[in-house]
Amino acid sequence: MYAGGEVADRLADCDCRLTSPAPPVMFNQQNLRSMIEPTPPLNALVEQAASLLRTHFRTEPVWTGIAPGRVNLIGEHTDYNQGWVLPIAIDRYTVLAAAPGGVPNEIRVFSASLGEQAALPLRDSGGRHPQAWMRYVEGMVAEYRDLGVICPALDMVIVSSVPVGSGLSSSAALELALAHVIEAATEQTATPEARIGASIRAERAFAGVPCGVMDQTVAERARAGHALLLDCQDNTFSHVPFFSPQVSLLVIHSGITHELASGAYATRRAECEAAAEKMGLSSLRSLATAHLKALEAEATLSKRARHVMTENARVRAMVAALTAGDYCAAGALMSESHESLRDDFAVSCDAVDHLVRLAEEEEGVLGARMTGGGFGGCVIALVRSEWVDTAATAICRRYTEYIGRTTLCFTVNATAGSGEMDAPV
Ligand code: GAF
Repeated sequence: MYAGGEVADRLADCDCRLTSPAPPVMFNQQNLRSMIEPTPPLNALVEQAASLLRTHFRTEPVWTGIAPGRVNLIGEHTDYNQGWVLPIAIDRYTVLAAAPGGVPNEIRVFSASLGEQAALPLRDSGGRHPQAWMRYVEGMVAEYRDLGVICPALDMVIVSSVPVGSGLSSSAALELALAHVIEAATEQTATPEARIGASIRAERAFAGVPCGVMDQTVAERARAGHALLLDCQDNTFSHVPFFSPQVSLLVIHSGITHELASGAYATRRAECEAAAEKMGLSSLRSLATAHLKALEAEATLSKRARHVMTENARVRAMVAALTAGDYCAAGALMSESHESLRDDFAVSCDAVDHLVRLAEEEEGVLGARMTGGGFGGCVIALVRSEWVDTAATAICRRYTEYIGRTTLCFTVNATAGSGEMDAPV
């Protein structure tokens, strides 16, 4: 098992049978409300989108596109290094309700989260849309056009329970939901590969994020009750069971909105490519400790490369831990991943580090880490289910004291990707 440093110490104390006594019932006794926000049911989001389409565009929904957000369990910043990732799709969704457009050659969109309406002229092939969120629509329409699929005029409403800018991949959820709407409206079905490819290209070319393949792939291909083990070199994948009533996955928003397009993500990617080149490797996938000698004079590149090497090893160790039902080991790997992202890859920030520390101090928490691209966003914590309410309340209370505003916290379940939603579990 891969676990060293601070994490190994905690692991030594961990009761891996998960049979600790139940925590005291705090909420009624102390008049405390659970801090865990309820998850909006998917059918409520679908109904909300349909109802908003009626009020905003006076039309009935004809097509619906749905795609989930994601939490990456482990394997961070490894996808664009041709490595391995282990994300889950979560039961937080982006839902689109759409109908034939009321204005010729135009896609009109109302975003419920932003409370904004915008239009995309279908004949205008000029510069980027002035409203940043519409560039996803623009990008998907353009990418499907390149595949020979011509999107017609549409009226559309976007409703989402994936918090924007939280590192939970609201953008991939929007892209995949759009892919399904475009296909339904044109009666042309793309393969999952083509759908994922179009979404990745739209993200890179229109949203300006030089992303890897993880987010769009899991939003499409995830299976309910499973994590997706994806080999980002050849995009082969398998489904790893990720369900146990013994443990819960808690998501806590740091309140710091991450902005991947701002440049730090691209800088990390460039550093990894530079490190690989200096070592004579085509990517950091095949990096071994011996290669790091070539980076002795390059402290920063050496740290970036070390993160990728150790993180890839942690993905494999995590698969072994989950397969064995060893959630203590799984939690320890998550915490170790955070240390590496903080110290070697430098994509965390003070608030997120503090939140991780607060989580790790709570009884019942087996491990915690940032998830997603970093520079803010959400922390995930693997928690013994009987402790999850108590831990969430304590973490949120203490983090609110630290950051000076209330924080969003909810549990997630591994759900199906948009291409797998009708598949039997
Ligand atoms: C973002 C990117 F979009 C992903 O491709 C991945 O690189 C992730 O950051 C970091 O693991 O979500």
